[in-house]
Amino acid sequence: MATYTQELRATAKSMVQSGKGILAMDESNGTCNKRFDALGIPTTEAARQSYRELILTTPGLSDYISGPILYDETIRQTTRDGVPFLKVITDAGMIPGIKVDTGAKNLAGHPGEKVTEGLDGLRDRIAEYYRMGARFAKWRAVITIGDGIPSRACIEANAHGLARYAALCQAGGLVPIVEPEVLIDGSHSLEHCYQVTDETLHAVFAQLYTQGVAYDQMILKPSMVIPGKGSSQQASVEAVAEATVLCLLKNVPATVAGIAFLSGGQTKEQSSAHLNAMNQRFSDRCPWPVTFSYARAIQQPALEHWSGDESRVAEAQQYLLQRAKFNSLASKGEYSSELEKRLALA
Ligand code: 5MM
Repeated sequence: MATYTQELRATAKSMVQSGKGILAMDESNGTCNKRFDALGIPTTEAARQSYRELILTTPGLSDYISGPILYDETIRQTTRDGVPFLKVITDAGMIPGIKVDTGAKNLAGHPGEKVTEGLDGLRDRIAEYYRMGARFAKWRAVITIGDGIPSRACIEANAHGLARYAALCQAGGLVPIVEPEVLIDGSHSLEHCYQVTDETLHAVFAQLYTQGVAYDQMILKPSMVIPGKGSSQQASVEAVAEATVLCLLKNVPATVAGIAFLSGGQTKEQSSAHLNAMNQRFSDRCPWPVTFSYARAIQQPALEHWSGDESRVAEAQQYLLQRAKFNSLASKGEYSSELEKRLALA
C-alpha cells in the first residue's frame, strides 16, 4: 500500500529497541521560555540553542536514546561550530523526530478544555521535515479531568485530530507518535484516571482504525494511570503500574509498534519507578515494548544544574545521561531506588 511501509516499520522498531527510549526536547518556545524563566536563564534564541546543543552533544546519549523529538526552531539550528543539529543526531546513530502540532487551544463551547491544532498545511510540513531528515513526528492532545470534564466533545475532537495527523504522517514517511495526555493536574482518584484514560484510548484507537492508520507503524505515547497531583490518596508504585498496564491491555492493539510514556509532571524518581515496575512485573503480558519518551523527567536535573552557566555544560550532561540511563534500565525492569541512591550525582 503506502510507499513507506517497510521504512516506517523499521523506524518504529528502532525507536523502541530494547534498552532505549525517546528524548522529548520539543518544548515550544513558550514552554521552553517558561522553564528558563523559572531558573533566571535568558529567554533568547541563543540560550535555547546553547541548551539544545548541550543536550544533543552529550557523550554516550545514544546508548540510551533512540531519537530526540525536536521543535521547529531546533531542527533548523546548528552547534556553535556550525554543525547542523540533524547531523549531530544522525552521526550519533539516533533518529531525528519533530513535533508537528501547533499547540492545544481552547475548545469552543467547552470551558476548561483544549483541542490540539495543526492539521492545516500539515501534509506540506511533513514533506519538508522528511526532506530535511526527520523520520518520526509527534502530536500531543490534552485531556483535563475536572468538574464534569472531560466532555465527549473534547475526547472525540482530540482523537479525530490525532488520527488525521497519524494518517498524514504515514503517507509522508514519518512514524507518528500518538500522544493523548490525560493531565495529572487535579485531585481525582486513580480509579477516575483509569476511567478517563480508558475512554480516551478507546476513542483514539477507534479513530485510528477509521482513518486507516497502520498500528505497526506508529508509537503510542500515553500518560500513566495515576491519581491527580492534588489527591489525598496517592497510590503505590505497584498500583500505578498495574492500573496502567491493565488499561493499555484493554485498549491498545497488540500490533502497535511500541508504547513510550510521557512523564507528565511526575518526579524523576516516580517516572523511573513506575516504568520499571511495569516492565518488571508485566513484561510477559505486554505484547509491545514499553519504554519512555520523557521530557522533564530526563531534562530537569540537567537544566537546573546548567542554569545558563556555560562552565557547567559537562556536568549538566552527566545529569542528563544519568536520567537517560536510569530510564533505560527501567525499560528493562532493571532500575531500583537503591541504585538511584547509590549513584546520586549530588
Ligand atoms: C507531556 O509533554 C510531553 C512529554 O513531556 P513530559 O515527560 O515532561 O511530560 C512533551 O513532549 C511536551 O509535549 C513538550 O515538552 C512540550 O510541548 P509544548 O507544545 O507544550 O511546548
